[in-house]
Amino acid sequence: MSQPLINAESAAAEIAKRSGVPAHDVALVMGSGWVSATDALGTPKFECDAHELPGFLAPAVEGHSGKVRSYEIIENGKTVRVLVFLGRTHLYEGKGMEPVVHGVRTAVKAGCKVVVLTNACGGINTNYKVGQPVLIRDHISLTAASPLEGANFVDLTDLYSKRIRAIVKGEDESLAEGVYVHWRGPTYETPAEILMMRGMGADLVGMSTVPEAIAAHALGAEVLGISLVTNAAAGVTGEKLNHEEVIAAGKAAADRMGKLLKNVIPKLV
Ligand code: 8IG
Repeated sequence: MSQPLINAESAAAEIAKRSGVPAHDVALVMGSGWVSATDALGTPKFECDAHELPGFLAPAVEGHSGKVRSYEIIENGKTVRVLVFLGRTHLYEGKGMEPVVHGVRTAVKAGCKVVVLTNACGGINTNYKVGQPVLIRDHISLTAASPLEGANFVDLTDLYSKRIRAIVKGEDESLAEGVYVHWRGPTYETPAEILMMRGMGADLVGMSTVPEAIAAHALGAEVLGISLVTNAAAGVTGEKLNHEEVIAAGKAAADRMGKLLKNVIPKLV
């Protein structure tokens, strides 16, 4: 096994030991502004700082608290164990790809068959409103970076599982679907770059999710991606972009997002 996967196995073993939960079912990665949505999941059975576990870095962004939690959701007598990551490492931090995908690899090694990736993003599609959640249907990677190395030709035609998107839409049929562009950052796009992305067929733009989706899928997990549109992308409204706006829009939508996640997660496994 490659060293990154060995490291993910050690982190998973440490989670099992410290939490007393031998295996988890679903992983949930909470992006900017999504952290308070976890209130809807109840009280965690276990929590630790991510950086206490092998391979995790300290968080770099305000609004990302860098915790790992274990929740139990019980529905119709079925217990679903959810491994939650509050915050993530981004490619723009300049630490390379491995720490970016270490969390999802750890989750799969901890037993998770489904990985739910949430993020805050810019809306390229002018039909989207700030505060609106959008299911990721597909992506365009503009970073030219992959978490995989070697002659490992992974099919991505159903990366954002159609099966899971159908279940989520069964829960909330008003949810839109869109194509997410991964932009390295830390700069936002120029207005010209947003026009280019729209021309390519993109609806959403952000600085995360894509490497994690690829790494989780390559290990055999099913992926759900949900973006929260927290600002109109550059040039769409003429306003400038700022991080406070992102945090505020996330807080405003947290209740709805938390309930959606709590209702949907037991139906995924
Ligand atoms: I929140 O407009 C958030 N993240 N690249 N562009 C990019 N990332 C983002 C944006 C945005 N908004």
